[in-house]
Amino acid sequence: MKALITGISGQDGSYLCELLLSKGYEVYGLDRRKGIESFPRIDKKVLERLHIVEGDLLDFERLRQIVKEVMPDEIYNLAAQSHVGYSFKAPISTFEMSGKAVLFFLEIIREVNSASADVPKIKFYQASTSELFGGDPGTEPQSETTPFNPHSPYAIAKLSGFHFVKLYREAYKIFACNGILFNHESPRRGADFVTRKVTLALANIKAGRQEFLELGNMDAKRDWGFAGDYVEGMWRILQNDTPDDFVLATGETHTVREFVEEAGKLLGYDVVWEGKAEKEIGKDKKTGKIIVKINPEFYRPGEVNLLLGDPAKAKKVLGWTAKTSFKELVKMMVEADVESIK
Ligand code: NAP
Ligand code: F7E
Repeated sequence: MKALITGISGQDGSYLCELLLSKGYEVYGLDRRKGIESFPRIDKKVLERLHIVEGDLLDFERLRQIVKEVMPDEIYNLAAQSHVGYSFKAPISTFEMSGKAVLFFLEIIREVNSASADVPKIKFYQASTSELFGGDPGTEPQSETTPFNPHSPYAIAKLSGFHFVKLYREAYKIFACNGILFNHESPRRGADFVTRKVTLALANIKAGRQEFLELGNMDAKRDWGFAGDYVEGMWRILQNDTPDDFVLATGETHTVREFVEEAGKLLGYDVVWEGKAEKEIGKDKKTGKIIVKINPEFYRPGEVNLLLGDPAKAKKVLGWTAKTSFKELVKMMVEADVESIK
């Protein structure tokens, strides 16, 4: 089996390529040219087994050429501008990457699939997201049947990708699927996503290298799982008999504040909170040291307040469940960051 992964240098790309290699796949990874080949998330030995192909998600002709040359059995489209906060600053490029690029791949697959009856059909996985739901009160837990109400340029872009996948599946019988994945984290998570920002900062504060941590909305609730578990779900989605859309989630939700408390505990801090809104601070109960301050710069023009997924369909149809608990995830990330700053 041959797989093409876009976003190979990202968090999920790194776990997915390891999984597919362990299953005997020949793995091709799309990487945009940076002038220097650098894959900090991928182990050197794993990298040696990958085929890196250079190309940009927004270059239709190059993507077409790559797909025709590689002729993968499966395409996992993970590449995106994936930061929700940044999507408010760069809505147009975000929209192109998560909307237009999905259409590029579907058009290429339509062309390749229809070339001849003997050509093997390419399956397509689209990295869709719980951000589609918008987290409005009363809609939780969110499942495949929950109405979408996107609250950011990122989510609107991903919603267009979602619908293109559904349309091409229904209109052209393409084996195309959306994985509606709730937040998944790991020690390889980008440092500007809240979980990694917290674990890295707390490790630095503990080591005396940072004064305090600045955060935005502490009340936001997320259903946080481990990325290593979720890539297994992506693979299972494409192994199902019929193409379909699936929610992958843990079924548990926590506030940003709870994430800080849990990570703090592992480093010997008993974080207690004082004040409200922008005046809120998080202190270590024992020493009185201020660990967290609020910086409104990290508030978003549109926020998703509560995400809580219902993964029942994935469990029933795919036999998939999130194996790693919230506490295990936080511990894994804190321990990795304590090591990473040494
Ligand atoms: P990530 O770490 O931000 O990785 C994004 C990847 O996309 C990087 O490899 C990046 O390459 C690549 N990329 C961005 N623009 C590109 C372009 N123009 N051409 C080629 N490659 C480009 O994201 P992730 O956390 O692994 O998430 C993977 C996918 O799942 C994303 O589509 C994300 O939106 C979606 N998703 C993530 C979560 C989550 O909680 N992690 C949940 C739901 C959905 P560079 O290294 O060159 O920047
Ligand atoms: O924010 C709040 C922030 O940036 C989580 C992406 O992978 O998951 C991710 O999107 C929450 C938000 O992830 C800070 O306002 C507070 O409510 O870690 P995040 P996200 O926006 O949930 C979804 C499913 C995706 O699809 C995306 O690709 O935390 N928050 N203070 C903060 N967030 C950040 N980044 N930084 C802060 O200082």
